Amino acid sequence: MADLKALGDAIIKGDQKTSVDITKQALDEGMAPGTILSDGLIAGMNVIGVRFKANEVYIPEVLIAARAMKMAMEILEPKLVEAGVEPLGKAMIGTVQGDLHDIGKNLVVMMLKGAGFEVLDIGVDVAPEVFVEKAKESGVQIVGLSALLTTTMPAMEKTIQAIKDAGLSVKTMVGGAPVTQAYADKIGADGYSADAASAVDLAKTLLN
Ligand code: B1M
Repeated sequence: MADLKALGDAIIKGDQKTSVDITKQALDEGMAPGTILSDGLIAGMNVIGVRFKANEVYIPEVLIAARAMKMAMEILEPKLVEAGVEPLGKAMIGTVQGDLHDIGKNLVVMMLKGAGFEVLDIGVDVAPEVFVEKAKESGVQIVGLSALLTTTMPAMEKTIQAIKDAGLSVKTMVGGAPVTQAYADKIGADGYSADAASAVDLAKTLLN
């Protein structure tokens, strides 16, 4: 019988082949896709998140684990859709206007996906009106903004204002190296997180 603990361990190690093999085996054996997701893949990514926060693993390990998760998800995703498994929540994330840095944003996207969120990645250098338009179109509950330059931080404020002006009922979260909780409070963001693992905790809190 497919071993979901071993599946979680394979994600933690970033072992793509084992992750894919166990996912396929579990599906072949008729295991519920939602169980494979929560008890195998997400369980593994949660461990990576905790270790990343504690500085026990670093960005390369997180990227390798996320890649293994992505490979397994490619097999699992159609079955999850068939089974009607609902994502934890829907989020959209982009790097603000004028800013091309995306490594941190991509990590946040991966960790959120790893935690069971459906995530729309809208890329870099995203204008406030594009954030608004895409949030409207996609019906997300959370909009995430990333900025790495002190010169693009004001674009966060403009984007949050544009979201408020449009009357969208979404929660906003911000992050990026120069961003602080004080800045997030000043510009009226609903939440700030310092790293990708904390972004998952924050997103879960914002949903409630
Ligand atoms: Co740029 N760059 N860069 N750069 N770059 C920095 C940010 C800089 C600090 C370097 C320096 O001078 N020491 C500096 C900014 C100074 C400042 O404003 N205070 C800088 C500069 C000046 C520039 C240019 C202006 C350089 C130039 O052209 N003269 C230029 C700007 C281009 C532009 O954006 N318009 C530029 C360009 C680039 C590259 C294209 C070469 C490249 C980006 C490649 C890419 O992203 N695809 C690059 C890089 C790589 C860096 C450094 C070296 C690394 C950034 C990074 O990826 N960190 C950076 C110096 C440094 O940080 N040591 C630097 C790793 C990443 C995982 O961390 O993004 O902080 P981070 O994400 C973390 C958290 O912040 C958080 O979670 C992540 C994971 O834990 N987080 C969120 C991030 N977003 C979040 C969103 C959330 C929640 C948490 O919710 C939504």
